[in-house]
Amino acid sequence: MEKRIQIIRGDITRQAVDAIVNAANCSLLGGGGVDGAIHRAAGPELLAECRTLHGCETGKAKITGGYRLPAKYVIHTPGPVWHGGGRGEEELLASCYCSCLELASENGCRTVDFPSISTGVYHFPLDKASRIAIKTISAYLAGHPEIERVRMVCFDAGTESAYLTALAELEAGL
Ligand code: AR6
Repeated sequence: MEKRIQIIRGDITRQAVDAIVNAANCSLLGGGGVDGAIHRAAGPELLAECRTLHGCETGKAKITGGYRLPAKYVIHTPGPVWHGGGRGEEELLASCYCSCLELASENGCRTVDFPSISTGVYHFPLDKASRIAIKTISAYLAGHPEIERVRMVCFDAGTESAYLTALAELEAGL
């Protein structure tokens, strides 16, 4: 049987899934990194819909159409900026993954692809972020059979390796 959590290397804007997640900022009006790539690939209609959403709090999520993307929906979530760990960053990152998956369930999505939220410009340490992501996704899937598959789409080898390690640790029960 296909595993319900998978790690792949790739460009999230190219994935034909029900929903891709955008590592956004609180304005939801675009930016650099994966956010910029998603807006470029989706076209200006995405920004037009984002303008109607009036932003989003860190750790929460909002959904839009996918427009010119092969994905049906984009789920936008502002991850926490890493300030050393004393400002609730770990809980906020877990909340991002959970909020996105809840929106996916509510919108009938069965396949969801995530980028590595907060580990780029927001500087969340990759080893911690990958463990939080895998643990939160796994806990959510255990109670939600409607989501068939969640993938972490990693843009570079270092990110892929961190998520593979986190998944292996979880499967080994560590
Ligand atoms: N597909 C998959 N992953 C990607 C792609 C792509 N096309 N492009 C970059 N990544 P970042 P953050 C990876 O900085 O840390 C934006 O300006 C990247 O290599 O995009 O959450 C927003 O507007 C890294 O592993 O997001 C916010 O202001 C991961 O995506 C801020 O950056 C996340 O890096 C959010 O910062």
